[in-house]
Amino acid sequence: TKNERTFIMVKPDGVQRGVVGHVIHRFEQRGYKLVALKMLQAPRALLESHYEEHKGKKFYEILLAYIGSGPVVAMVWEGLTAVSVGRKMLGATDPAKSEPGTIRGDFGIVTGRNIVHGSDSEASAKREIALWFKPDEISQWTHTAEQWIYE
Ligand code: DAT
Ligand code: MG
Repeated sequence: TKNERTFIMVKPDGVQRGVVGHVIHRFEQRGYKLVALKMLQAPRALLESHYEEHKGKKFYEILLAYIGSGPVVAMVWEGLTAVSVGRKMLGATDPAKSEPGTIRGDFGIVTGRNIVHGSDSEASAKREIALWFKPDEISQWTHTAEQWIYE
């Protein structure tokens, strides 16, 4: 459905590297609709929930320190197959394995500085959006170009 939503977050390295605009531009250009956006330095408890699937792994503490080290830009993007296409637009978890043309493939080299996060399934997207945004922080609006993006 055109209402599928995904949670996309520019990580602190992406903010420092100046790629916030690139990330937004790519999703806009593709035809996705921005429905929520905020900048924040995430508190530890939020990051623990966000990355709960990785608790106990050897990179877990390093990951939380990295994502908590500065402000992130959290976003919700909406559109057909937003979750799976969003992941393709990000590239592989390890930027060294990401294709050029993907965000990680164009802006990163190592897994521990991979620029951006994107939900990996519709279930994760729902969970992550609810974690990072209150319902009233998500906007409903109609793209004027919608009939030219979808058939
Ligand atoms: P993704 O962010 O592509 O969904 P993931 O959920 O497996 O990847 O891991 C979350 C983040 O944790 C990832 O963006 C970077 C870090 N990470 C994952 N695997 C790692 C590893 N083997 N060593 C170091 N950091 C890792
Ligand atoms: Mg993941």
